[in-house]
Amino acid sequence: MKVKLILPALTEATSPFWRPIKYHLFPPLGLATLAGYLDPDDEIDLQDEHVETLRLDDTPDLVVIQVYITSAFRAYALADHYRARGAYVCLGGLHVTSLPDEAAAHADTIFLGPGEDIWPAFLADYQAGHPRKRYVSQVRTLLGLPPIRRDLIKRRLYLVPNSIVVSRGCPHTCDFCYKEAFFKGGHSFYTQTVDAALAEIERLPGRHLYFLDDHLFGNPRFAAALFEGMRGMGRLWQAAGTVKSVLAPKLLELAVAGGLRSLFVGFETVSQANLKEHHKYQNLNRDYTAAIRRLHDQGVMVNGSFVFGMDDDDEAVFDRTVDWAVTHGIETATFHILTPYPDTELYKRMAAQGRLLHSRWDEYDTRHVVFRPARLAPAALEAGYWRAYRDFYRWGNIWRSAAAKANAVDRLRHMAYAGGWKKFEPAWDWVIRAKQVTHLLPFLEEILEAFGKRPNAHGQAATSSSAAAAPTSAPPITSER
Ligand code: B12
Ligand code: SF4
Repeated sequence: MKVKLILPALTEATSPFWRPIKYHLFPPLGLATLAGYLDPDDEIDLQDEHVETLRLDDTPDLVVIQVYITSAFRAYALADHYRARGAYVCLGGLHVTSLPDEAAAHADTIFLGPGEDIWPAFLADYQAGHPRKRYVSQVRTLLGLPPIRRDLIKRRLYLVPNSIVVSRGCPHTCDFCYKEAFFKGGHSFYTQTVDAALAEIERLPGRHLYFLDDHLFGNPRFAAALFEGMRGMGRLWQAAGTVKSVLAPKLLELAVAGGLRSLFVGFETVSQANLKEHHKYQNLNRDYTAAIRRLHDQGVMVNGSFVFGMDDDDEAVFDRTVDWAVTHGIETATFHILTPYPDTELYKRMAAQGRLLHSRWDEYDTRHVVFRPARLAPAALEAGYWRAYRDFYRWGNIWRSAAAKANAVDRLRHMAYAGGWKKFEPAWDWVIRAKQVTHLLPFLEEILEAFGKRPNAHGQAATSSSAAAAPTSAPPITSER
């Protein structure tokens, strides 16, 4: 059987705002996971439109398309195209789960929720000649999965070919998050076994890893055993975690000993009212300053995530947030405009209040305002968002932020890292377009390694870090929440 798996690019992939460095970061792990269930004799073609031009004149038997909200329209166009050519088309992923009826108009079969139970069930039905129109995931487990078909991934096209997930979901329930909508009808947080996770890590070549787990620290017992197991493997890795997990005793230390060098932290807002409103209870009344200090003391870089447009936000929120991030010496920041994804609690609330502006899904990309903010005009929110990026990455602010570091070496490294990312983005883009992105990975590893060796704020140097001040830079790889 000829099977084609497609990760469509968001509609704006050809627009001037499309940033190659961002979309050449991670390979399509979800589709490679599904490919693991196919027969070894199947002829499989996995294409990621973010990094390659799709071939559309072929005639696969089965077409599998992963649909995110921003790429939904593109996914539907591709689905229609292949159905017209006689292929059997399957649509699944987050957006299909949120709006199944919309997706069903473009598919032979749709899939709701994670694929590990429903995909093999469909394959059996399809082979037997009676596939259903709709499969809904109910059994949530990562036990006994077939190996991910990483051989189908074109590693040289990605800066971070070694992305990995060892859990699904998250124990928290922030009202804007995709996860409650995606995992409804079953567990919304579960992990692999520690042994299986370590075996998957062993299979990955090189040193660098990026854990794409929503919250790698979400199950402290699992996380502690995983980090213990990684000690001595010589890995350098990045991940996402919460303020609460950073403040928890011991877990961070174990992570660092296992190779953690950079953490994506969802601060989201510095307003307690906003945190309450969006059910981000795990951040409520937490000492953000202590969390950042703890990370820096352990040699872990911070990529802070912030959301603009919550009901407590007014015109002052942009300057206040940037100033806060700069003063705290955060290395890199990712800003978002609040975005109500269909089927989330936030979406339902906005819809009930009549505040949704439109359903142009490709603009639900956290860069456009798609709802009526409470205390800001939509245009002011969008302008403030772009201004926040510009201000955070101004040389003056990079310098001010670097000055929060305890010593000259750290200050220089901060400057090189934060400045190098934003100020030299055209150069990164050039390297990517020349299909040389894979050559950037050693720089990234060098930076991460250097950060881990840095003397901490109390002068307790692990090793000399003079070499670490090399003026190289690498992108603050982010999994974007
Ligand atoms: C890595 C990542 C990226 C990467 C690469 C994406 C990729 N290669 O898949 C990059 C950096 C490019 C990226 C970009 C963006 N991302 Co992103 N990203 C992620 C992240 C962190 C992990 C995805 C992942 O690999 N998961 C692990 C794999 C194993 O799971 P999976 O992909 O979901 O696949 C499983 C199921 O979905 C299902 N499945 C999927 N497809 C199909 C198809 C069939 C037929 C079947 C049966 C099953 C099935 O089965 C798979 C196995 O269980 C997610 C967060 C998350 N936890 O999902 C956000 C996330 C997907 N991103 C999101 C967003 C908003 C964006 C951006 C718009 C951000 C921005 N402001 O630019 C862009 C737009 C991307 C686009 N193409 O449209 C949102 C999507 C919201 C939505 N409802 O669609 C998420 C959920 C983050 C969030 N919490 O809000 N992203
Ligand atoms: S936003 Fe982050 S912390 Fe909140 S539920 Fe989603 S993954 Fe968990």
